[in-house]
Amino acid sequence: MKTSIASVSIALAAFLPISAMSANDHSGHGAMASHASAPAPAKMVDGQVKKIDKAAGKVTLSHGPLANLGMDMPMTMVFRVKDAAWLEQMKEGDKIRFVADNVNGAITVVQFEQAK
Ligand SMILES: [Cu+2]
Repeated sequence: MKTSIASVSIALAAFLPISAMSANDHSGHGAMASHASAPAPAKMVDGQVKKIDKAAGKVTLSHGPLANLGMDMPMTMVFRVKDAAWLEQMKEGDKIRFVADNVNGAITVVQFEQAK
């Protein structure tokens, strides 16, 4: 009796983390936003600066997948930046780490740091 209860607990303990992970994978950004007032912190992703347009306040980055924006594939695209001063800190060819989000319909770099 004791043995069988213990083995059931172990089986549950092994199963639960997997089920929690797959639930996260399948929940969309919109569903999350309806639950929480503050968005979950996004993960920094790697990018490389391709082109800087200070006049327009935009930067072209090649980047890895951005799960929070539904981009599963690496690509090169233009981003707005939350703080125009960041464009002064970037150079073409720089490797950076950043977080992008959709701000009023514009894909915007909302966090940025130089990659080490
Ligand atoms: Cu993209």
